[in-house]
Amino acid sequence: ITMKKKKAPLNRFEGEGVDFKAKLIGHEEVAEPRGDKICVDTMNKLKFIAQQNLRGSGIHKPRIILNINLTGLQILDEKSRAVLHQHHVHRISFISRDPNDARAFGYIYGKDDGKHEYFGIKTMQAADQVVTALKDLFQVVYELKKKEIEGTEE
Ligand code: I3P
Repeated sequence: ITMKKKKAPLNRFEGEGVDFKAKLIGHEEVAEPRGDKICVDTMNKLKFIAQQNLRGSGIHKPRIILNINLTGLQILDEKSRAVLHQHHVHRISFISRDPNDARAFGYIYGKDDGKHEYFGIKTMQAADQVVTALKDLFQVVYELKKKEIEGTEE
């Protein structure tokens, strides 16, 4: 009997990676690299501001593409695909589903200056799909790193 090792869902993150349609609710500096409460509070605040922008000035949340590949997460402008934000996988310290909205999630990113920034995202489909993809990515990157270390031990 040949035992087949379970193949990690690696391929889909290689090269161009995976795209998700979304809107950027907003982003803001936060005091901590992790925590559910800080994420819920910041999400609510950013949603409130987005709603005020819509009602007051008719400004819609910008449409974006969330691209996930082996380097991490990129936020692209939907039309031009210009890179608005680039978030390296090792710097994403926390991911949080919005408990009040199945189409929203957020994450905290560690910036160069040691400060932390929360990004609130409204997804076109269920946010679960993106959160699961990100968790898969962390797993894949971890496995690749492990293989690399094992490789150098020979
Ligand atoms: C829109 C509605 C959409 C929302 C959109 C609003 O308001 O709330 O659900 O998109 O936000 O403009 P209305 O019903 O008055 O047209 P999301 O569900 O994707 O947030 P947007 O203008 O920021 O895109």
